[in-house]
Amino acid sequence: MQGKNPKNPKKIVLMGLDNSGKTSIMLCLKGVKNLSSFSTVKPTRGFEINRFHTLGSEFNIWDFGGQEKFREDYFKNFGNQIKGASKLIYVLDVQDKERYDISLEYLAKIIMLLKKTKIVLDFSLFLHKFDPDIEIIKEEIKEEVIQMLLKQIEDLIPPDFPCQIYKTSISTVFQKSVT
Ligand SMILES: Nc1nc2c(ncn2[C@@H]2O[C@H](COP(=O)(O)OP(=O)(O)OP(=O)(O)O)[C@@H](O)[C@H]2O)c(=O)[nH]1
Ligand SMILES: [Mg+2]
Repeated sequence: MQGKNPKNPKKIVLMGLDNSGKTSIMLCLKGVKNLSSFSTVKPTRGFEINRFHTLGSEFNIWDFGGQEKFREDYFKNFGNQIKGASKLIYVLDVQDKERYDISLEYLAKIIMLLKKTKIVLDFSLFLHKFDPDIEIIKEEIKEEVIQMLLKQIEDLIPPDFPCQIYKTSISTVFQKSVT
């Protein structure tokens, strides 16, 4: 089975705009717990592949840096970059309200290309930086803003395209680790 065999690790792809939190999520998935690794994370240039082992399986996380200059490159060779992936996680920074439109455009293009290239994988959308105190630290991120965003996402995802949506935050990882 793919993932169980060290020679055939499961490929997980992380995509989303720059600064949305992909590399931080990758560190969480790898089980990194020391805060300094999170605070020293730098923007990813192009894509980076991180291999790790958990729950008896091997994984390769392909972390696609989200700066515009890199995003354009991925689309030139999309089929080959994504080939063999069993999961794609799209990361949208809920605290970056000014760039919801750009992020949804990127998401729509990825979905369109997945359909065009007939690549079938498990697709998840992380509404990330959904910190426990989000309404206090970011006054503009009110419940109705999130509801509107969810409506836009719903309109954008084709009915025959299964997608799981999660609210995520790296803060909850740290909360869990101290209790
Ligand atoms: N408040 C908050 N900040 C977060 C969270 N996750 C990541 N960050 C911060 O967001 C910033 C960007 O995180 P990265 O993981 O480098 O983002 P990225 O998506 O990998 O960015 P690129 O590599 O440029 O595509 C860092 O300062 C992180 O500490 C979160 O859940 N909540
Ligand atoms: Mg990164």
